[in-house]
Amino acid sequence: MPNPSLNHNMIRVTKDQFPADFVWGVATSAFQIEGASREDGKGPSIWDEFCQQPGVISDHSNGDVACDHYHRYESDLDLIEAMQVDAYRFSISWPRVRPTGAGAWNEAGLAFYDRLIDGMIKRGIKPYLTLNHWDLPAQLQHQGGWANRDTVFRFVEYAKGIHDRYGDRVVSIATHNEPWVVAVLGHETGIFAPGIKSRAIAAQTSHHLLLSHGMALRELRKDGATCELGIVLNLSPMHAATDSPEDQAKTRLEDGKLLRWYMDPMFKACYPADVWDDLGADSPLIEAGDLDIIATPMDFLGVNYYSRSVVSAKEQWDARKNGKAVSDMGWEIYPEGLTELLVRIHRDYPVPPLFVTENGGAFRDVLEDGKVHDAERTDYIVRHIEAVQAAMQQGVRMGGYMVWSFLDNFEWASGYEKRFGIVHVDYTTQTRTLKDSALWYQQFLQTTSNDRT
Ligand code: GCO
Repeated sequence: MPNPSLNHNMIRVTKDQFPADFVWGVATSAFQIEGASREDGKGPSIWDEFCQQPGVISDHSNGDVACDHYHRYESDLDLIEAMQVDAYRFSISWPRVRPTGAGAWNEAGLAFYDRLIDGMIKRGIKPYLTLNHWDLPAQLQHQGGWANRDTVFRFVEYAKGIHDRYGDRVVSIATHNEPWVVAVLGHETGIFAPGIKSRAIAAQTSHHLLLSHGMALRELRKDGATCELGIVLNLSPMHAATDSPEDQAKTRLEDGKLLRWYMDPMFKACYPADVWDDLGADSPLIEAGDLDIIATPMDFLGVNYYSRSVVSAKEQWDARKNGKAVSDMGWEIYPEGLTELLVRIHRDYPVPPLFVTENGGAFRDVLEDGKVHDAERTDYIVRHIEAVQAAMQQGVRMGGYMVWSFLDNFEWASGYEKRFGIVHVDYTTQTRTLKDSALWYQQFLQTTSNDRT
């Protein structure tokens, strides 16, 4: 039955216009949903510690309970199954499985992910695992964190341990989620954990993240990995606000900092010269051989896409003030940017198949009579799926698309105020309610164009 609350005209794209093996998923991350932050031997992460600092999280919240997914994973997996989704992209909490990031492993934490992964397999849901979705063990931060080259080796041990335990059961392992965010928001602007404000530390961090990615890939291949190995980047097209030479030059540099700084080393074994020069004395220390390791081939590249960036040399360009449609994050809704981005990556780099590993929007949802009529989110998702389709028509090899997010969850520095879920979470009762967008996705995944007249 079509969902009566949805505008039927919205349903333009159909699943059968995609290859049969195209993967449709939903995504979350450990810190944002699990809660149980001190249970069963879990160690603190940098986000547990960061949340204790006054004023850094807008609603003064933390990840102690979050969506209580640690205890509710069975019924959460039931919901994913009910939506007919093929794949679930989740992350492992490193300090849950190895509390201090070195030394002893925590069997109770490892057993949780056994249950989670087995629960997916039992339901026919493909596990897409991410190793680092930002929750570094706090103890490693006390020893310098990602700025310390030793952390690279701790990460490789972690990757090997996870692969040994789950590698034969998961479809894919991504090393890092959004290294730009870890480096820049965590270490340069400091609005995310660990809250450091130094461009030099941020640059060193980005190098170590990339190095640990390449090293982990090499080690997992040596260990005989059969699952797909890759990384997830947050990328956006950069558009200059005006044709002025200043805006154009700044746009090119910003593109270098966000995209080329990560893509060039991984696919061309070099850092972009313009960004390197701009860093000057803040450029990272790299050792002989690092770049070759970083450029280790991968099986897939995950792209997280939310919006484009518009760059002005004079001011912070504001989408809303410029009359653009925006989400509750203030991010411009710009689906054509996803097509542009995917086509550009495919054109400029020898990439493996691409996955949109995150795409979605925060909107001001209203729960009324057990329903959330989130037409804006549905429209956002439909238009972005169409944008993926348009990229494929231009020859881009795409492996899948995943909605961010399965559940409303802890949106980092915005706490629980911003809701990205296609499933609503009442944080008082932990009740889950499928929003109209989830019902739309379910219908999309069930329906072929022949069923609709
Ligand atoms: C990211 C992260 C997610 C966020 C989402 C919305 O892209 O920042 O992977 O954890 O919650 O993107 O901001």
